[in-house]
Amino acid sequence: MLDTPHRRFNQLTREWVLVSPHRAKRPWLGQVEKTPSENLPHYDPTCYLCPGNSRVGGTIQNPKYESTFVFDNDFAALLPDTEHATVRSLPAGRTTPDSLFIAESEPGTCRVVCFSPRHDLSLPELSQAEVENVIRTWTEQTRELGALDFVNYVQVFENKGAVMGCSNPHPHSQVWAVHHLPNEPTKELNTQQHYWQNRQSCLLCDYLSEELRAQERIVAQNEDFIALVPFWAVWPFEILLMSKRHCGALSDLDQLEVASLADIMRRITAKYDHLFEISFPYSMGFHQRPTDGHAHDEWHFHAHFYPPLLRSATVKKFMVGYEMLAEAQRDLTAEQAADRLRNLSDVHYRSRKDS
Ligand code: H2U
Ligand code: ZN
Repeated sequence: MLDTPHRRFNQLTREWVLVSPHRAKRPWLGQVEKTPSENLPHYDPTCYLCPGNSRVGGTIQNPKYESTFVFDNDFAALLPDTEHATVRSLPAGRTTPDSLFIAESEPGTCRVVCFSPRHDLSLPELSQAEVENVIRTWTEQTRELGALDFVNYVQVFENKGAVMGCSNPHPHSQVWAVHHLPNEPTKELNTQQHYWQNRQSCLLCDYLSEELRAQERIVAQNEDFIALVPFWAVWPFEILLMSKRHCGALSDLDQLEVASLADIMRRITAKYDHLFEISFPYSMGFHQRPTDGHAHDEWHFHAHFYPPLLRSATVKKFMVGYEMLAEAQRDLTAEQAADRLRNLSDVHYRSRKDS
């Protein structure tokens, strides 16, 4: 059945994805992306993230930082002093209580986290100790922002590569802290809560056991983490990274687990770079439990990696047509993608001697 067109159900979002395995060998005559240049300098005088350089038109200067560096986004999508008492209200006279125009104000904070002073090193090229330090920075940021009264959810994410809309190769990520739970975590909260209440068990713990039994989609694992192409993957080389222990946030990880997380992140991103022999673009982010004051025992800490490339460094998967109007579709199966990734080296081809 899995060699012919079929749909797979995403247990985390309750959405279906159409899989068309027979189509994977289709010829490509469409758009070809440019291969990004790989020879970056250690320091770029024009980069707004490099140590000592100016940001936004020269008004703010970065310190000469030596490890990670965090700053408030100068073009933040969210502002902390947004009035949140005015939930569901629009300017007087513009709406009535039963209006179909529903809006709510959204206070929040956006920060940028630079991984390293080095302009030219991406995550898999950083040392184990450097990546552990990045994880500790994300943990502190989540803790600090999550503790704010108006913040109920913290999203840590990295956009990597021009094809993902990231204009600057300097290794960095973003942290957005918001008042309302956004769409994607809301779907995952509902499914995890429902499963927890109905089965007295965790959805992702049970999913993880099934994947360990199946052994078909695992890409890499260590003592504390597992990375796999989920059964319901939408993006060609999508990865779901889960803690093996049931925990809900970065702040629940002990020192050894932080080391394991750094290890597996370096290994999967190295595999990604080996896939098409380029610095592999993706959007990745952690899904941590909401910071709304409830325990959220149902929440299982995990990360998603969503890379856009399909067949080579230059052929991108487009989410258009049927996907925009009906539902997501893929040709390459999750098992084929996992096979490709599993068999690639997890030591980066540009790794340094000291890492
Ligand atoms: P991305 O490339 O991942 O989008 O992140 C870059 C962020 O850096 C972006 O959100 C911010 C942009 O608003 N930025 C500053 O805060 N200051 C600057 O001087 C330039 C860019
Ligand atoms: Zn830089």
